[in-house]
Amino acid sequence: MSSVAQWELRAAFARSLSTMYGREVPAYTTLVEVSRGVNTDVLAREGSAAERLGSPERVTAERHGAIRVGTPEELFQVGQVFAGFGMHPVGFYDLRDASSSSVPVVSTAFRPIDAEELARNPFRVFTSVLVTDDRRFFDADLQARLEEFLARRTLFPPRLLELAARAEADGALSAEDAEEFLALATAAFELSPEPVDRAWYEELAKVSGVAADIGGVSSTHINHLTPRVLDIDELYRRMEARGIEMIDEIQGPPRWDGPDVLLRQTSFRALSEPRRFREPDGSVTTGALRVRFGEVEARGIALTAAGRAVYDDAVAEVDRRLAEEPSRTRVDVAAQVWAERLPRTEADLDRRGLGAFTYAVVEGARAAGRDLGGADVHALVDAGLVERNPVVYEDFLPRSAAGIFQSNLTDEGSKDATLTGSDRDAAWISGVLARPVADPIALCAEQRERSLAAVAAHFGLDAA
Ligand code: OOG
Ligand code: NI
Repeated sequence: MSSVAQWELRAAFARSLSTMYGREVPAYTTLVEVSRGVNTDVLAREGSAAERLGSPERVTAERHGAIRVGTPEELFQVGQVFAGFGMHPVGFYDLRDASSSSVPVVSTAFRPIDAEELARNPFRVFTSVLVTDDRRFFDADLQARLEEFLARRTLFPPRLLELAARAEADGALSAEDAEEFLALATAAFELSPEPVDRAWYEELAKVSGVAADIGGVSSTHINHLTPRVLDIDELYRRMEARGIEMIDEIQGPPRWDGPDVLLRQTSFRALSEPRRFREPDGSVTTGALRVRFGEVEARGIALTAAGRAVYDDAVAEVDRRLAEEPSRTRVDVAAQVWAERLPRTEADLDRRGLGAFTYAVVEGARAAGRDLGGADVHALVDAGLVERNPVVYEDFLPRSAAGIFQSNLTDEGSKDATLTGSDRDAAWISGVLARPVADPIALCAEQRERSLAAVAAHFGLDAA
């Protein structure tokens, strides 16, 4: 019997969620269409330059999803589901402090890690877990009732977990199992028609809209599914021209004439969706909730630890100048700070050790007859013997993520900032998942080192 490889399962999972989400949130389909139009135009305009950060096939199929779970047990299980698709936890994001409003979650992202797997299909899912013991949000009584509610529900049926474990162990499934795995995995993230307990949902919503979305219902669902676009400013204009109201700003780095780094994202709020409610008197009514929305993103070059420090300082500097000159816009101030602090070319981003790059020997390049003594990789690039390729940023930004959560909330909720929160970090997530959580910056550094070693070996150098 023919078998279906993990990357094919992952690509099919992304497609299947996309079909489901398009049915649930029609505005998502509009966003995908507009993104596709922008990408086609950028490829026609810029040709191969536009493919530097991913093939047209990859970018067209590329999506990230966002989901939210309630307990460590649910997080462990979803980690098993994603492992079946070759998606591994990368990065730790603490959204509790990253925003002024009430977002009681910590997160990681599940995604492929190997460059080859990313090129085949980079589907990733930003995954958040509720922090039920954080006193700034939940008092002891609410915590107890919330945990009791969450303990009663089952998000992932045993058969789904079993198939995921098999896909993980074998790296593939039979065609028949693959079909069942995909159907069960997709269904686990579908919006449930089960009535929502109104009183319970509203009690949680007073603390946090995110807490209600996670702990106020008995299943989970995709919160959004995000296509990748090659020109996000153009996308923003085209969506507004269609009368779809976007959030005020594009989050992340500003548009400028230097290299695109990290991640730029923007979103719009979805229309309210009809949901069924169980009222306190036991009757079932139809109401509406506005928790899901559309988001789109543009990805740039990953940064090294040093580059990330420059980026974080630049963001802080933008905040500082804006506080001093509140009449200016963030876009304007950010463009100025970027021009002052970030290198204007890829080559300088690399020479200053700020950007993540890999190197490859130019086809046919021989060292023979050349004196390579002491040559570093930059010299080899300048001599035309080695090419430099940017590493795409495959992860998320805590501040943008908090902005995304926030743009989605109807009110601020309540957070008692005078109390201390509970400890959570990457090691905690890793312990819960029983899987290592990879560090995004370390992954890029390893990729760079491997490519450097191959270049050095080719030219018989000690180190490039
Ligand atoms: C996740 C928000 C974060 C992003 O793209 O930064 C996110 C959520 O709303 O559950 O998806
Ligand atoms: Ni997102």
